Amino acid sequence: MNPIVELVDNSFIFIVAISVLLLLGVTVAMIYFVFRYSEKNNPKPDQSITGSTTLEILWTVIPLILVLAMFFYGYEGFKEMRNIPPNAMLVKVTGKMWFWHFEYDNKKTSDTLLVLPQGKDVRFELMSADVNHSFYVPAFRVKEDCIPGRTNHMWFHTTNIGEFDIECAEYCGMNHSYMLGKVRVVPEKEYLEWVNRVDTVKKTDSLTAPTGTVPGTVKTDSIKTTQPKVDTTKTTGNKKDTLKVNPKDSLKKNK
Ligand SMILES: [Cu+2]
Repeated sequence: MNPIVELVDNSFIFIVAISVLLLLGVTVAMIYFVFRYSEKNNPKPDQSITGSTTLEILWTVIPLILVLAMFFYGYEGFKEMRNIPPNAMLVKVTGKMWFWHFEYDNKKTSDTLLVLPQGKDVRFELMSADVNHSFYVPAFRVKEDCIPGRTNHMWFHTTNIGEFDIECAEYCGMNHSYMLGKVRVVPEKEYLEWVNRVDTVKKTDSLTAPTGTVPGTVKTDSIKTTQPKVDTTKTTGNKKDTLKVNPKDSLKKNK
């Protein structure tokens, strides 16, 4: 199993469990107190309670232990996230308004679709071409900001074959909610075929060539579904901006 997924899930379950226990405890105590100390049952208020050192120590020490335990679980996951395996393969990720651009070791590029081999550690260099974005892959429990002018890092281990969602987790403008993508984890042999295909079709638009080479994916044109052209052209008004956000045009510029 992916170590990050396990650690993040552990800390999440731990915090939720403590929260549920506290909620139940507080609710039960509250309901009990409503009846036990109601005016009806106690016409004359009890003045004898002045304080309790034991209670004060308990309600200070117990929450402190709980909060420290939450921190411990959280930190374990954080450490793993920061501890990038030295021989992890590298993918450069650039957030652009409003799609994801990927560059692999051999300079092959793809947009929106990130293809990865199964059973590998993958390191990501995260950048932005315009505004702040946040690269978020829920299935792998990782999220890291893409900030213009700096490079951030994150990594995960690919375990299961399949397709997993990519989202932008930082509001980045009008089409932020359409800034979706997919991670496709395939067997290593299939990945190598895909990633090396670019050398033979260097001049070919990465939108059409790479996706067509992975078996069973020929029909997926994820760019089309995530980039509603109508929105960008109609509301931006400025011709230069419109050109920038059109994925096909920005691809041309990238060459
Ligand atoms: Cu966004």
